[in-house]
Amino acid sequence: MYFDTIDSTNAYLKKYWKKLPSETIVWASKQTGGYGRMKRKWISQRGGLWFSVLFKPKNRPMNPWHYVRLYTMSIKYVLSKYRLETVIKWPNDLLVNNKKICGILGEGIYTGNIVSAIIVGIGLNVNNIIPDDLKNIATSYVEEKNKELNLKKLLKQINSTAYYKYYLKYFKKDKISIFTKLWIKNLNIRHGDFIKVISQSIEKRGKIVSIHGDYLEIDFDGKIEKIYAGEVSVRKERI
Ligand code: BT5
Repeated sequence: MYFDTIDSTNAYLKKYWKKLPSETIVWASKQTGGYGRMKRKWISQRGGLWFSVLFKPKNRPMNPWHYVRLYTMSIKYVLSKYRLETVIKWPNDLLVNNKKICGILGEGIYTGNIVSAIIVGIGLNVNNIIPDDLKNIATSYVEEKNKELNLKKLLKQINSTAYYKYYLKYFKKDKISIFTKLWIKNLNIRHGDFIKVISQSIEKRGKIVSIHGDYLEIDFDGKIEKIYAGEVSVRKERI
């Protein structure tokens, strides 16, 4: 489904998920109320690729983070075909030279404890110029490569990569852990790295003990804690 302007493609699917089929894609040229984790504002000017995908499969793993990974892996792959190498930042960003080119938001629709549907929202800076106040932390394809891309073609490539290269192959009970491992291999952090964890503007430094799909185990001065993906920002420390 295409919209010129919408409040948020995620919000649209959250409203209409019941009557729409699985794998419905909602794409908009511009969002007026784009959002990220913890309802942070997502700047979505014309020229970027803003879309959301609805998943309500019969027999596939239903953790929203699997679907976020599905898209980070696919976009990394497709951008590399356009000669732009990106780094996956745990848990949901793609970076170029430490600047965010893509953010992905996975939301689960719960019926009691059961996830009935998953909505994945993808914000990819493509032909849009980054506003001044985000220049230090964000970049776009055109700013990196000085070249514009066809958004419709890119949208198709990303979704067919997600579907055929990863979803059909790995989104099965006995295969999903292989996919998570593949994703971990592509991350910008490793066991033993020192990181800064920022949660509700409190900063803590620690060392990574282990990396999992949805959480990290961090050693904060001898005390091991689990840090969950939904709640924190993680920065790699240079030491
Ligand atoms: C994310 O959140 O990175 C997930 C963003 C998902 C956006 C898509 S667009 C289509 C769909 N519809 C929606 O309404 N949302 C999804 P988070 O990790 O919370 O990062 C948010 C932070 O990224 C903000 O607080 C800003 O610092 C920064 N930011 C905002 N707009 C940006 C942009 N266009 N490019 C890079 N960084 C941005």
